[in-house]
Amino acid sequence: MVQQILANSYKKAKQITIDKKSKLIFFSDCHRGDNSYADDFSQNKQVYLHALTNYYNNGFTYFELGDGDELWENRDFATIFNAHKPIYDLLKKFHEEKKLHMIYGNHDMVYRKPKIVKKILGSYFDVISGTNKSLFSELTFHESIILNVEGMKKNILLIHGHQADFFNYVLWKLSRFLVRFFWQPLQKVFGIKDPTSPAKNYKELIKVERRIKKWILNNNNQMVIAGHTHRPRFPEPHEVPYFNDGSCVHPRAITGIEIEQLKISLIKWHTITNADGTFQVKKVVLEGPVELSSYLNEEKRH
Ligand SMILES: [Mn+2]
Repeated sequence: MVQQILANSYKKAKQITIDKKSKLIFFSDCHRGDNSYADDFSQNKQVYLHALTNYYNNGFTYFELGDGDELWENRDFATIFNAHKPIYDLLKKFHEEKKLHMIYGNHDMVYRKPKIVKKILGSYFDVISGTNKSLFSELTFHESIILNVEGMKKNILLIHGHQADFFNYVLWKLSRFLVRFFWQPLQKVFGIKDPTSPAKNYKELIKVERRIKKWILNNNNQMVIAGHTHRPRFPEPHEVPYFNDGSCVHPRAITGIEIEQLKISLIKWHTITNADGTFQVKKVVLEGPVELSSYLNEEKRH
C-alpha cells in the first residue's frame, strides 16, 4: 500500500530542472502556529527569519517540504499569519521572484486543493487599512517534486514523507480529529504524546524511514529528500540515499538541507550566547558538502 502511494507520488511529481548555478534551501516541519505556548515554532522564529533572510539575500530558491503551517492545532490561518507576519512577508518576496516551491504535508494537507490555497493564502485582512491585501497569488502546493539535475543520470524526489505513514496519509482527517480533540488536550494535562506521530514516537519514526528506504531500493536507488519525522538524515554515498531535512521545531535550533554548486549539505542554524551576553544566530554545517553526482551518477548498488 505505502509502496504504491510512494510510486504515485513519483508519477505525479512536478518537474523542475536545476544546474550548477542553482542555489536551493530546503526546510520543512515549521509547524508555524499562533505564537502561544503550544506553538512549537515560536521559540525558533527569530532564528528561522534570520536564516531565511540570509538565503533570500544570497539568491537562494526556497523549497518547503510540508507541514509549514500548523493547521491541525489552529483552524484559523489569520491567527498564524498575524503571529508570524514578517515571515509571510519574506515568503511573499520569494514567491514574487518565482523562488518559492511548496509541498504539502499531513498538517497542511488542505493545501492539496488549489481552491482552498486561494481562499486561505490568496489574501489577508490588513487591520490598519481595513482592506484585504494580496498575499500569495497563484501559489500551488504540490504533493511531490522531481529535481532533474543537469548532466546527471538520475533525479531527486522531494516529498513530505507522510506517504510512508498510512495513518497520516489516508486517514489524515481522523488523525487531525484525534490531535484536536484527544491527544492535544491529553498532552496539555498529562504530558502524554500523540503515539501516531512519527515526530513524537520513535518506533513510528523508524517504520516510516524503513518504508521509504525499501521503496528507494526497489526503485533503482532513487534519491529522496523528505521531512515529516523531524529526524535529520544525511547518508554517505554508498548508503541508501534517503535524506531528511529535520525540522524547524527542534529545541533552540532549525535544521535544513542546502544544494549549492551541485553539492549537498545538512545545516543547522541556532543561537549562541557570547561572553558579553549578546545573542548571535549562527549557521553550522553538520554534514557535507558532498557532490550530488556521487548519489545520482552511480549505475547499480554493489
Ligand atoms: Mn508531517
